[in-house]
Amino acid sequence: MTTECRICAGPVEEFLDLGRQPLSDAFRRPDDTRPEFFYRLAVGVCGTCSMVQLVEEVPRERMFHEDYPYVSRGSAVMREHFRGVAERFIAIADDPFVVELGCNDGTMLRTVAEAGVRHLGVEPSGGVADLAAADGVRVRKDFFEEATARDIRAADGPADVIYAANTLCHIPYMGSILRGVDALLAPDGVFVFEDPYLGDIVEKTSFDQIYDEHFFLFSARSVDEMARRHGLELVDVERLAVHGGEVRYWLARPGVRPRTAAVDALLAEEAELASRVVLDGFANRVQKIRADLVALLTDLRERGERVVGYGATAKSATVTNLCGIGPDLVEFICDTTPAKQHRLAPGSGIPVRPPADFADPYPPYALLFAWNHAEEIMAKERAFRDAGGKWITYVPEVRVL
Ligand code: JHZ
Ligand code: SAH
Ligand code: ZN
Repeated sequence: MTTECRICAGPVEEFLDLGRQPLSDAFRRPDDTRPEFFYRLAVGVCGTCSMVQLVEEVPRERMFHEDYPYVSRGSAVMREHFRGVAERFIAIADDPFVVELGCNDGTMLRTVAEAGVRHLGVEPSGGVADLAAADGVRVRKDFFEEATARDIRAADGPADVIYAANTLCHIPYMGSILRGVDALLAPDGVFVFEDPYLGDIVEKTSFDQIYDEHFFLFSARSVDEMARRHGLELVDVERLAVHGGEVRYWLARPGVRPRTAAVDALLAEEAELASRVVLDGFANRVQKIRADLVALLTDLRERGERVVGYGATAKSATVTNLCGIGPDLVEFICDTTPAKQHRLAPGSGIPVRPPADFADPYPPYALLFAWNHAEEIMAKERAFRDAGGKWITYVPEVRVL
């Protein structure tokens, strides 16, 4: 099946179908009898600009609304990560104006606000935006797009930094976003964003990074092409370890900043990344992981062993719904997020419970859905290991640790 590229209108060729999937962050009340929303989760690659993207788009209001449950503050590693980013932005100019798209609960901007630096968060999900405001962050409850950007520019002046973490790849209407960036960014300003990196996803076969909210899977090549089409330049890239491997892209107006060697190095590394040989190989490995995981969980059930999920991630919706994993295979998922607890995970109907239930008593096996936070979680759950518990992971392959 061929669709039209959301960046360049070129032909998008589908290479992986992950089937009928629910909204990844729609955790339902147990008494909710309304039918669940499903769509077809499939991924393709543009033959012209090489952007990897979803074939079907979910309307933004279905995903991002008052009850959007994800909060950035759930991980100590991420809190530290965002404090570091904030400190760099604070020091980027005299009296800078820092705008963050998708500021969520204000985890990054909080540091900027505490330093007394001019800032604005743009966040359409009302509940999490309220958390940011409660922490002293100036936030506008809105979707960022061209009109919002023009408004902000008129009210607050040009931005020295426009930043988006795990947000830009969520937005299919990229033309409007980049026209907005052009309207809002100061002549020598920078547009910085970080998102899961296609290179890491392919290398680790982390197919669960593919779900409704992750419309684009960026690479240096596709971002370079996207920037150029919108009068911007990709001037730097940084590889990040968070969320299983991301890249932070720095864009500026042409001629403002020299392009670093890191950009050329990453572009060279990506020579084959968007080829059908590489992407078809990825798709084949996904099917192997699916078969191995179903076989392992089915075997454990037959032996009467309990398995509990750890981390009710958005990613886990892709895994459970692709593999047909329900409460018969995973008893419940424990998670620290208040808005997910005592709800049912989307599609699978697996109950979500507070972390205290994990130890009461410890199961023999825990399926680590939040594998990107493995180090942090395994450190805090040392007692599970000590009690004889074993972790199950499926990235980069199914293993019992
Ligand atoms: P985590 C979300 O993805 C959605 P998810 C979104 N699309 C995105 O891109 C990323 O975030 C940024 C819990 N947890 O970070 C908290 C514990 O219970 O992998 C979270 O519910 N105990 C915006 O959902 C989940 O796990 C812990 O110790 O895939 C982790 O979600 C820790 C560290 C986390 O993102
Ligand atoms: N930056 C945080 C939060 C990522 S969650 C982090 O990295 O942890 C993605 C956020 O983007 C959600 O809070 C969602 O409401 C927001 N979002 C979605 N579309 C947006 C848009 N058009 N403009 C601004 N924020 C948007
Ligand atoms: Zn394209």
